[in-house]
Amino acid sequence: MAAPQTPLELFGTDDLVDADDLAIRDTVRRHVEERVRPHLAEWYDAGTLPARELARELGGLGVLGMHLEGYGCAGTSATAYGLACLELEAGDSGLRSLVSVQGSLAMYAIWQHGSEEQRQEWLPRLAAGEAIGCFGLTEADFGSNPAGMRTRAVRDGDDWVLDGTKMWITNGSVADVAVVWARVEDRVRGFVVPTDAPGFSAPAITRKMSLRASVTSELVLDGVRLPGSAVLPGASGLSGPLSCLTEARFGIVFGVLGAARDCLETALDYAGEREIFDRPLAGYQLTQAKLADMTLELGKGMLLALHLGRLKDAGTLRPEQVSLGKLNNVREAIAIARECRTILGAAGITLEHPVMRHANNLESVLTYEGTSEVHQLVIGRALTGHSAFR
Ligand code: TGC
Ligand code: FAD
Repeated sequence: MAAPQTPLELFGTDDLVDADDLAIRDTVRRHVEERVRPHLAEWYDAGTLPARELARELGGLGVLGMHLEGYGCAGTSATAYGLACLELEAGDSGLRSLVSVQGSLAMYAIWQHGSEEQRQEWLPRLAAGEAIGCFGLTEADFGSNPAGMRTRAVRDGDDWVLDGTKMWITNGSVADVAVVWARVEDRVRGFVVPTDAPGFSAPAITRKMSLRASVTSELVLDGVRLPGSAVLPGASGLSGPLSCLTEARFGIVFGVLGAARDCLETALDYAGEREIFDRPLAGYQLTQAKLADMTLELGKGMLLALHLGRLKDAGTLRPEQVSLGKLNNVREAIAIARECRTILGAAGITLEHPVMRHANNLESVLTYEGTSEVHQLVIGRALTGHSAFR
């Protein structure tokens, strides 16, 4: 019998990727395996993440804001960024979230829409992991529909004064800087808010059953006074924050495949070793049907991700194409995680194996960065020209 192949070796997807991008991927994979994986179950169990320490390490690796140019960022291809997200999420979605929010949301917002002064002040520190960023768009009553936000910024002389509350904000309680979106008269504008500003607080959200190895917080802005220069000059209207979401969603298209790959490889190993009715579980046809179907979905998801990566590297990727990838790959990743759990039987429900941790994490990923329903509606609008959101 030929030596067993991993699911993605069977697809031969590495042959579609540049050597430089593969080398970056391998560096991130090694770091996750050696430095992070040994602690993940413990962090998940405790509901903690040493975000500051990890940010410094990931900054040292050049992963934070890696696809951005200048200001201490690595300037890699978008595909390399996607592959890095995949390896981080093979560890835990919380690790990938830390990096997505830092690089694609907080840093990208400042890089794309910020003033030169804002970029110089924050990007090099964020890239190095010496500072942590968060991105406050969602409010308790306005998740899928951020256009309805109630957080307001008003002018007072040369200053801005911000009032409102954001909800479910990744990195919130550990951030040094928050990019906060607020209503200014009838427009949505973005603000760079140092988290030590008087009136700013970020209580942590606890008792989560998903993304436990991730910091999730509320942001409270109670008369936060900022200089006139705190507004992002390049963003006026909802397209500002939505452009950042497109960046982060792209990373998720790849990222969730890492969680799915880790589940599938775990299930393959387990099925090879587990003896049931006197022979290995891997030798039963029903198990092989599950493994084959999951491999197919993982490989198809990878081909889609690499296709979108190529479009992004060519500068032609459109937001509705990112919705295709986010919808499909998260939906398939969670299905794979749940199916792998069945192969592990009772052993699948503990933190001894990563499968249920990934499955639980993917419940959040299904919801954040646009729920599956939101992405279906984005695709529906692209196909029909009719907006069915309202
Ligand atoms: P709509 O009329 O469609 O658009 C308003 C303006 O924005 C433009 N636009 C986009 N621009 C860039 N990228 C996109 N993806 C864009 N989508 C729309 C659009 O062209 C328009 O521009 P303009 O110049 O004409 O004004 O706006 P809408 O109010 O109908 O909303 C559309 C909808 C529902 C798709 C949008 O609101 C949406 O995506 N909702 C979901 C919200 C969401 O995903 N929130 C995520 C918060 S951050 C997060 O979850 C982080 S999780 C942690 C992690 O990432 O790990
Ligand atoms: P709702 O919008 O209330 O949706 C509830 C249900 O209604 C969903 O099934 C949805 O698909 C459905 N629905 C909505 N609109 C329609 C429609 N038109 N037609 C049919 N069905 C519809 N936000 C940030 O800004 N920054 C962050 O860093 C961040 N991090 C997060 C981390 C975690 C762990 C989680 C769970 C969330 C995070 N979020 C963050 C918030 C996230 O983006 C929102 O939860 C998400 O956008 C959905 O909003 P909601 O939870 O209010 O759900």
